[in-house]
Amino acid sequence: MKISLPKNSRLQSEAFTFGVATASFQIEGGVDSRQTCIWDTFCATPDKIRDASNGDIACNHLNLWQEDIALITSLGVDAYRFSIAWGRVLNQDGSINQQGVDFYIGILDELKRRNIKAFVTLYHWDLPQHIEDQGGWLNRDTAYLFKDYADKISQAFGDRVYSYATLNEPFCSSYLGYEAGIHAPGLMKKAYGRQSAHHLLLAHGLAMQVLQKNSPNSMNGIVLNFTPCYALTQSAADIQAAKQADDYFNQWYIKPIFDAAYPDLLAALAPEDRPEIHDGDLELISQPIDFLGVNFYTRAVYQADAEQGFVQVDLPGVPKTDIGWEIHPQAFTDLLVSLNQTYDLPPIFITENGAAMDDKCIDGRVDDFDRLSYYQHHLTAVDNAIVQGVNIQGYFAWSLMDNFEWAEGYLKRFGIVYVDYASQTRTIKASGQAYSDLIRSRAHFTNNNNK
Ligand code: IFM
Repeated sequence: MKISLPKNSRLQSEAFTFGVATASFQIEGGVDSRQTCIWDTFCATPDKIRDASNGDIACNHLNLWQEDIALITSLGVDAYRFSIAWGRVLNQDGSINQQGVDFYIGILDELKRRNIKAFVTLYHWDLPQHIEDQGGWLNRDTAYLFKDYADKISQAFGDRVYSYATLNEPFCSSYLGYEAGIHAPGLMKKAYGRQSAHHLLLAHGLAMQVLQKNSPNSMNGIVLNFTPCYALTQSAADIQAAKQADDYFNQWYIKPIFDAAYPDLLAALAPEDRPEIHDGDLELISQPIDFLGVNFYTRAVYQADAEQGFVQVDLPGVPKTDIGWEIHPQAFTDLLVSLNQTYDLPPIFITENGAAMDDKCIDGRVDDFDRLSYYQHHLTAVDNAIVQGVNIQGYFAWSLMDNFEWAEGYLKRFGIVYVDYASQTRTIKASGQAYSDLIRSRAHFTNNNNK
């Protein structure tokens, strides 16, 4: 089975970047050579992780990174998106941990040697625990610590990085971590969700200033995730419920960046739930970015609720991935077109898209045709958005390889490469082969062996 796209698709052009993505805590392991982070603590708390696992070893990428880069190269991708573990590159006192910095410099140099663009994310959820002990993202000072980290690390990396993202999915860090309690640090209060979101966005703004100064030639921006919200019925009440949910879960994170304002829903929050916003914060948050990273997996359907305003409805009988997320590629096109109509956007990169499937590795083969079909339909959805005028310049499959899927532990597999965790063997799945074939089939693609 293949992934095929129209011949004249922008995705077939030389200018379009195809990549694979990972994140530090999910693949690295090497817990002893970095500071303890909030996910170590969360994993050590009973009943937080479905299989009671942790990130101590994960995919052992800390030791296997050279093989992993060879694997990435063998796929023929143009780019690799990965994140830096804050607590691996800085010590608790804020000084540089040279061993940690050298680990990433090794990766960056190897990527450069192989002509693969490095897309670096500075924060993919692994906050050093000592910072959480001082309030974490509820403490405004954390935004300034993040700025300092961004400053030091971007100086240390020099010109090796093609693109920096400040944050990955601040929705997850704030809402899932501080409001719903299902991610680290596991706090549960509406006010905490809103306040941590504001401090994360402030951290983004502060770090952007530093990145534009220290690394003016890289594309610097932020990665946001979106779960578009649909009304269950066309009743005015359901439409309003979906709009409220969209403002709360999606627009909350993008509107401050492009419009220097939170959605009107802010005024409807109880006074005790409203975040503390200082004069000048929204100006800092809304400074220009070179690209917007968009992560998309699924959509959500809402109906009106007398008490809470909106509630999510679990639609019966719709196709779902192994993690229970509806497969709805049209929502991807709709999202991209709608963002483009609503905001004055810089170029977009799809920084994550992919599916968890119940893979089986049999005789060294993983025939994940369900995932392959997901990619076929979602790449077509991206192409459709481009045809409708959205400036999308790249696409990253989530994920390069199976890894630690947060509260699901190792039970959910998102990789286009299968990982046998006992032996740490990697096996390219049928979807990975199809993705690689698609990339190599582009007319301009000459010879990847020289990478
Ligand atoms: O695995 C995560 C990733 O870390 C962030 N975006 C969503 C993925 C799938 O849940």
